[in-house]
Amino acid sequence: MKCRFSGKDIPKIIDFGEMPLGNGFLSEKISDEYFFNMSVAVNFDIGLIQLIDQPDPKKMFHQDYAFFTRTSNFMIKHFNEVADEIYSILDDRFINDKSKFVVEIGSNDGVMLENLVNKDINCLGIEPSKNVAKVSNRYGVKTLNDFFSLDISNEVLSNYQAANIIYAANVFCHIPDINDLAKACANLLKDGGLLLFEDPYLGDVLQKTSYDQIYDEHVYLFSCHSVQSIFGKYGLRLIDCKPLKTHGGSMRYYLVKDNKSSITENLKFQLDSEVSIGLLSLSTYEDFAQRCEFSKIEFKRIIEEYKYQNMKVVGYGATSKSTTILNYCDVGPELIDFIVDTTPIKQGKLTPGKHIPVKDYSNFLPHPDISVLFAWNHKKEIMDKEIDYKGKWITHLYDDLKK
Ligand code: DWN
Ligand code: SAH
Repeated sequence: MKCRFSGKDIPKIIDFGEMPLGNGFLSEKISDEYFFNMSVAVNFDIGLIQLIDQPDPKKMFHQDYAFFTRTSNFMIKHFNEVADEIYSILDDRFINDKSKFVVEIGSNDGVMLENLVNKDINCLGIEPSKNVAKVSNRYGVKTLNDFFSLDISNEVLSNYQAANIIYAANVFCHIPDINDLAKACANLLKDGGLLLFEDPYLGDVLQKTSYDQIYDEHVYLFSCHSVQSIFGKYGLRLIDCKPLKTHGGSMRYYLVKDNKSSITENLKFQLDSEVSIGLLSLSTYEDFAQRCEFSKIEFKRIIEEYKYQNMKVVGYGATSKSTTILNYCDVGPELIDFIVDTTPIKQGKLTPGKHIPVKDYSNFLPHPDISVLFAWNHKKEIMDKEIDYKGKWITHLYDDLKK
């Protein structure tokens, strides 16, 4: 395929087969459920994994979007801390600016911006999924219900103003036209403005073999090298980065629209370590593909073994990521009785493709023998809650399967 950023021919590394939408939960089985071929290619010159085909974003982000950020207390706390950091940057960097303005892209249910509204900061969310955007309005967060793009950046400039800070969490990896996105950010920022965004980090995905971070919504897995190349081309310079524990290992990127801020030692270290762990070598991705293949076979095999011993197996957290695991490993209701999840919109539905029932949390009692922790990225929060559970937790992750 052609790299979506550079147009260069890049090699395919994994074919995951036919996949439904990650958040395409069904009220009942239907004959025309949507599937697409999910394969990924790598631009190893810059450390960037990307989906080859991606469904139309309007199929995924709409009035019934199934993911609400507020379902995790840990993430609520994380976004409170982000708001504190943004607040102090505004104070330090833009002290003399009387018209400060913050824009969040993919603001979902408004959990981060709510904190800035409460501190009287002028801000705007941009969020295409109407149902989650409505929740953010309830929290007093002004939200533009649309897909962010160069056109929308011009609309914001006409109807509002240029931004001091643009923030985005777990959304840039969702936006297929990466050149348009980078142009839009550069266009919307004031001179000297800051772009902060965070996404699941390619280095963590490779190290943990967390291939479930690849699904319809996630078009890209970024590294510092790829962010530097892509956004640098449009005048946004990467100057710092911060590894995060969220979503199983993420990276926050700090970019500036200026020519003077210098690059931190932190970033230099991370760029060097990306070279030393092989993010710029094809063989690293070939090894990753082999570990995915191992996980695919071993995950199903161990669940079959538990079932053979008449054990009760359920899933914990009907994540978007679990759609990749279940469909890639060919695991359905014959192996996993149901999945418990606290999100009302998912309850009473069937998982995409494999049609495992999703049930409300009360069904976790009586406790099953085996629980598949699909929300493995929320492990600490869930383990703190489930101290009375004496059964066995399993995941599809390579290191867990190797134990
Ligand atoms: O990038 C994305 C991230 C931010 O969120 C989106 N494309 C979609 C979504 O991905 P996900 O569905 O894989 O996210 P989570 O946060 O891993 O989903 C956790 C799921 O588990 C939610 O459905 C809520 C549920 N849950 C639960 O039932 N009990 C979560 C916790 C913490 C719990 O205690
Ligand atoms: N920022 C939140 C939500 C991440 S889920 C968090 O970290 O928890 C991804 C979100 O991005 C969804 O709410 C989706 O509707 C939104 N999104 C997808 N494409 C977008 C685009 N082009 N512009 C703005 N938001 C987008």
